Amino acid sequence: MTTDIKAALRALHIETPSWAYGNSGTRFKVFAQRGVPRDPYEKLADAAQVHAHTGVAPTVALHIPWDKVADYGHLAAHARELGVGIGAINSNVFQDDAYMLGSVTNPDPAVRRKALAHLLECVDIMDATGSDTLKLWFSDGTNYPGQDDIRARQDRLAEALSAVYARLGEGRRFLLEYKLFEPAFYTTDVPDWGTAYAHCLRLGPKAQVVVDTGHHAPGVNIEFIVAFLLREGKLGGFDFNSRFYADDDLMVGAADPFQLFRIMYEVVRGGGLTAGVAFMLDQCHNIEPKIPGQIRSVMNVQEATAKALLVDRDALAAAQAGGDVLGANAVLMDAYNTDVRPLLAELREETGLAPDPMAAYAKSGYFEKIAAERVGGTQAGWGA
Ligand code: RM4
Ligand code: MN
Repeated sequence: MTTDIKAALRALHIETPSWAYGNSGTRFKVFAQRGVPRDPYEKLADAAQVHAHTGVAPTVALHIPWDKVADYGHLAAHARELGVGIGAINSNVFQDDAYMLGSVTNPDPAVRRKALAHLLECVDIMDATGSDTLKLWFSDGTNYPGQDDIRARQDRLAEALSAVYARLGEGRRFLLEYKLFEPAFYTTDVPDWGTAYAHCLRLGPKAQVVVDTGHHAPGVNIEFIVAFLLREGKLGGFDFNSRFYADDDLMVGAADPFQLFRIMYEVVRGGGLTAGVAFMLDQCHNIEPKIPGQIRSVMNVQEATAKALLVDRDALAAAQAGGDVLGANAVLMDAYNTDVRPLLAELREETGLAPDPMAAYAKSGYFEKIAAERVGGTQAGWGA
């Protein structure tokens, strides 16, 4: 029993985002922190620290053009030397002046062509880095009723998605990300999982949905979405983070660890730990130190997964079949209320890691080193 759980936890792979290592903030203020990377190479070095101390974060997502470099093959080789790999390539069609009225759904065909060219450039970057996943998030939408034709925008979206789909090589996929609102405040062109699912379904197996946990209306039952998409083979991955209000991008498991457990239970239940679902973090550490923020987040996902794996599935099935409402609920709660930290500490020690990654990182001297070395240059942040 514990052996199976440990094996599943060892196989868990959590991807950290390059942008979590740079400076971030809100639209009010971006706070600069000491030691923050000045380029994608330094971001990868920081991500390698997270992997070195947790053992379960072997890949790093890139965001283009924030992580634009002259030679992507060289960047990927650098990652390999550091003991990590390149994960999902995140496209960015939301920060150019041209996109004020949308990117791939813009009424102006010239803007649509520009946006599509960027998406195809991202496919080239996948090929150059060996990444198998492209993540598409569109800020496209409208602010005022009547501003544009809702249905025509869906047509334009479908056209762009099918052009990208056609360019995906063997073994590659794209993940379509939805978000309820922001920056568009009236309509959003991919506002929910149903819209993303419908577009992906039409395209085929290389198109899947990514669930960013911060992209729903308050109260939405995310684990239901997870269960449904997994059953349909359309759950491509997660952008994990947590929120109290809207898209807060706080550390996953910080706001609602019980929700994270419920999500991970549906993942376990649906075979999602072994189905090519990408477990990515999409967070910003505005006021907390970044590398420890990522380590804590990785540990939170590990803990929720361990608890989900502890659910006594036979007892649960028996209670469910017998209509034992309280008994079934108790099986789930027993697992949730188990302290899995000793199990995870043991697992780390078995694989030659320190039992407490937070303490090990603090003791390593890495922060003092980067704070002293990374002086001058421009720190990475929103837009770089
Ligand atoms: C978006 C979305 C994307 C991420 C950007 C930075 O809200 O979550 O996944 O790439 O933010
Ligand atoms: Mn996201």
